[in-house]
Amino acid sequence: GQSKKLWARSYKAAVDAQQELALKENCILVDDKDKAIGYSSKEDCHRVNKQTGDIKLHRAFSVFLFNSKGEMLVQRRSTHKITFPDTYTNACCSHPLHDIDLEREESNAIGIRRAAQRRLNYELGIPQEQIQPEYFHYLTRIHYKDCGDGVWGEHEIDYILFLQKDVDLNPNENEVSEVRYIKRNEIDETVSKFNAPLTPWFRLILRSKLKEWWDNLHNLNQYVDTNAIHRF
Ligand code: DMA
Ligand code: MN
Repeated sequence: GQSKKLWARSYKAAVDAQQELALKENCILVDDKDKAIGYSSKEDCHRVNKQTGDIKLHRAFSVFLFNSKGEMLVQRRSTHKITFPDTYTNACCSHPLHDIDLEREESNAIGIRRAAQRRLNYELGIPQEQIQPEYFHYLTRIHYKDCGDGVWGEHEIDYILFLQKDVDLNPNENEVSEVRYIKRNEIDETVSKFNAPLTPWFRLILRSKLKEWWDNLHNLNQYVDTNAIHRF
């Protein structure tokens, strides 16, 4: 009826136009072995099914970025983000797009590396030449699901990428409201003082392997396990 229509209209007005447009991009659907099985819109991939609680499994990546002093970059997601707005998280997360042929290539995770370059440039304004695909250490993959606010959530095979490099930052306000570097020995205290939650994937990685990897930025090779998919 009329009241439903009015509600729908005001809801729409509240959604940021740029973020809404991005919902039309297509993510890569995968099975639980990370075999590509098709594609679906970003909107479709992040909606929690009301009846079943299911979310379509898709391919994603998480970049952990460190400066030459070994401090880790943390960002706060902007209030405009549709999934997990206003939360603290690692440097950059996103998806390789089905729409971009070069990002569907799988050999040596090259498609993921190209997507990481694209999104670090888009979200944080880092010049492309400072974040070339071969610079990233691809460590391993994790499979996790989080129902978020019950409407928008995540269900991904997430490629973990590490990069230690001093970069120039120029954050995109539509994506990121705050960036800061955190020292290894201050991570727990800093996180406990955040006045907003962590994203579920960052919390999970922080509680599992992040500190061990962080302590070994100069010998990450021992942690490279690109065939594994760790389930959470
Ligand atoms: C999605 O991140 C990917 C992971 C690993 C959670 P995101 O919501 O930041 O994606 P995008 O920046 O494309 O909106
Ligand atoms: Mn996702």
